[in-house]
Amino acid sequence: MGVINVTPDSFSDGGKYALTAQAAARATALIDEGADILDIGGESTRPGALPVALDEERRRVLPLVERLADCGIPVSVDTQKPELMREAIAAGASMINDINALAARGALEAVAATSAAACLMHKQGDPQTMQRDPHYAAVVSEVRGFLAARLEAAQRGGISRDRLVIDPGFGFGKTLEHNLALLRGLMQLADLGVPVLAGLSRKSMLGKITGCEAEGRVFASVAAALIAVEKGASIVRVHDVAATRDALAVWNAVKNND
Ligand code: HH2
Repeated sequence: MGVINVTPDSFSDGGKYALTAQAAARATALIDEGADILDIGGESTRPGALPVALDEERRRVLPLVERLADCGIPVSVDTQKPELMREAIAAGASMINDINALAARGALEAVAATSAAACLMHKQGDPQTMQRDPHYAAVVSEVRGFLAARLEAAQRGGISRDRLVIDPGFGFGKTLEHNLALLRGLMQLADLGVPVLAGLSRKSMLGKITGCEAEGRVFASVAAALIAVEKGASIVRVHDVAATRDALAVWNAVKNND
């Protein structure tokens, strides 16, 4: 899954693709690099980010979704807002990626009324404050329990299991140790029986390990993506598609000869 942030303030690519034309060119590049899914976001959720008003998020995201409706691969929209979920699906998106796990009022209904897929992500707190003092007694089982409950809620709300994906939400209210424990224990989430999505690309946990700034975290991101796949992830959400694809091609070649 290749990431395109149509925002002025995303932590690694903020401002680079803020215009629809720039973002569309980026989408073409990611498809050429071998992305299987595109994930378009109009609201940064980096630690400390301020919420974006519906109209502004709509203005950033919808023209790009319309433009990519026939791009040949599924388009996912990263939003927490039920109104935008509906509009994005109507404009051609086939997946909603919600860091709030469809918990906003009306979000389950917005997806249930369509045939789109949804990614349910775990977070502790909100982007503005989530990294202040994240706390868990047992991070893997707590995240697993939350995702199991949201899977139940989504199915009760009319979204069948085959449309659902789960994500531990690396960096969303988690210390480095929490993130590492989740990566080590990712298979326990995969055991829930739906595909696991892992978003580690360029995140600050990789900066803490390597000392590199966001732009210099490509090698660390590729390593993290590879580990996530080895631990059961089916989808990796990345900024650097070509590098990740090559690494996974090697992994696959070895794996398929087991
Ligand atoms: N991470 C980010 C945003 N959306 N969605 C899912 N499902 N999983 C993630 O790990 C995830 C996500 C944050 O990364 P990015 O989009 O690159 O930055 P920003 O939030 O600053 O736009």
